[in-house]
Amino acid sequence: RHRQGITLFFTGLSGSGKSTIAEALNARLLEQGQRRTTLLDGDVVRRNLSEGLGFSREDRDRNILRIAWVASQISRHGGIAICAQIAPYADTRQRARAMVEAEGGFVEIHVSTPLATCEQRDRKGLYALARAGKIKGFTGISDPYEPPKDPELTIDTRDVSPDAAVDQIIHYLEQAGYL
Ligand code: GGZ
Repeated sequence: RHRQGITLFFTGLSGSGKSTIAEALNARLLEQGQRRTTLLDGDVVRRNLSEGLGFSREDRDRNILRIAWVASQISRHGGIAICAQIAPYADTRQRARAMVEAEGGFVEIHVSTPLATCEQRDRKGLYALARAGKIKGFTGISDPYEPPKDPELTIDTRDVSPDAAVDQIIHYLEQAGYL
């Protein structure tokens, strides 16, 4: 039976847990043999598709709209695109949604782990650098993050393990008729 393509669009602060959940979700979907999935992780996208872009609003928007375009093509062909990037601007996420929804389903997943927790964890030491002024325009410290008002799912990694987050997402996809 033919199923609609879908884009799982993660948004949240640096260190919120987006990549970890996205990778676990990708692995689970492959395990289930559901469909062809493509993981578009922030890091990998910026090394390839968005090489040379920085973190001004213009460059972040370009980055997000490129990701959305690729995701729309994956969705168009019945695949599952998993995208994990900060995507700090509500208006740009809305444009991404519109691009994708022309071709398939769009599921926005807000990884809402608060700034204090992300900063405490500081897995990559970037928050310390941002506080010291060594990284300018760092999201949450010296650059905005506009939280989504109406995401399909919200996951706070203070309370939810990556595995439990994946369970929640799969459950949502099943009850929404995507899987
Ligand atoms: C935010 C930055 C910045 C600035 C470098 N602000 O934890 P990370 O390292 O791996 O995730 C962050 C990543 C953000 O890239 P995205 O493509 O997801 O951002 S956006 O959606 O806004 O285009 C962080 C690192 O890049 N990084 N400088 N100034 N994050």
